[in-house]
Amino acid sequence: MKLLIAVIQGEDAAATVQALSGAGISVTKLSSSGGFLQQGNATLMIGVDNDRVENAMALLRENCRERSQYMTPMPPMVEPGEFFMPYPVEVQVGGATVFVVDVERFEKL
Ligand code: 2BA
Repeated sequence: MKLLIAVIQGEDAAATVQALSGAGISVTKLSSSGGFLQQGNATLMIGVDNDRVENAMALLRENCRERSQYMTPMPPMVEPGEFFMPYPVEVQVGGATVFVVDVERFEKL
């Protein structure tokens, strides 16, 4: 068995959870936020038998889209008389960041 830990964008979470559940794949959604953008995203915990990992990955691929987001960098320390104009920077946020982890033991008590 494997545990897929998938960080996805909040906008894709409902459709992705629905697609996984509809395919009979159990999923738990956690609210999370990215360290770089400091914006909300979603983390899915998906426990699957080895032979369904590619099935789950395909559903993530189908439902999670890459998007552009803009962030305004933190202003640096400026000396008196200096001037800093913060410009928004475009950042590509991927469809999904997926960790595939071996599950040593799985029990429902
Ligand atoms: P964030 O950390 O908010 O990152 C959002 C996007 O910002 C990233 O998209 C990447 O394009 C960019 N980015 C991140 N760190 C950067 C840096 N130091 N310099 C320049 N650009 C940077 P993704 O790579 O698609 O990641 C989307 C979200 O997935 C991340 O949100 C984070 O929550 C999670 N993630 C990505 N890689 C991870 C990792 N190795 N470990 C844990 N979580 C990860």
